[in-house]
Amino acid sequence: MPHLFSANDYLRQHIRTVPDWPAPGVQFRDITPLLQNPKVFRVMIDAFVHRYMDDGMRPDVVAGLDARGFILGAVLAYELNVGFVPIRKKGKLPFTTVEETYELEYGSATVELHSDAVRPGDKVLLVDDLIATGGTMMAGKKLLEKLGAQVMEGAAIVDLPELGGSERLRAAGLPLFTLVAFDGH
Ligand code: HSX
Repeated sequence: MPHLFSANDYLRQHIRTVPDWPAPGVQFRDITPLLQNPKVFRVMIDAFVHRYMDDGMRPDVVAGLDARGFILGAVLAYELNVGFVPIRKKGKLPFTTVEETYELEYGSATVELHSDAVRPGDKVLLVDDLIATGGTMMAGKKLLEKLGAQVMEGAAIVDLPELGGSERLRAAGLPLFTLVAFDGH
């Protein structure tokens, strides 16, 4: 039997599941082992580079969501030879910002983007490590759209489809590209 390499399976094997973190009953999908191993890191980044390097799919800008979206997003932007902009939790960005508040399971969160981070009409790739309820990515999309940008796609390493986020984002008109899905426990 020839050995068929599946990047998705390979990456899945290197995602660590931490039970009961940060709260009892939550299975935390930890992507740090993907970064720690240089070969796995490369396979992971390349999976995104291969999708977005061709002319029709190349964004004008990559936007990364605080904080793990910065790790993936900045490397991807560098490889695609485009700029990177951070979408940060409120209170971290020094210049004028636009902001968006969204609901969490308990309470709410606010994210901000510099008002000159993108230009009207820019084609933006929005990047995070993981999609759960989709609230974070949806807030990022709204922020970018407030500045007149077009969010061409959302990209993440992990999708948790049972939490409904990816379905909600697609229903809101955001195409998604994810590498690994975890269903159930
Ligand atoms: C986690 O929550 C991840 O790093 C993402 O930034 C976010 C995903 O959750 P959700 O907004 O899709 O529910 O900290």
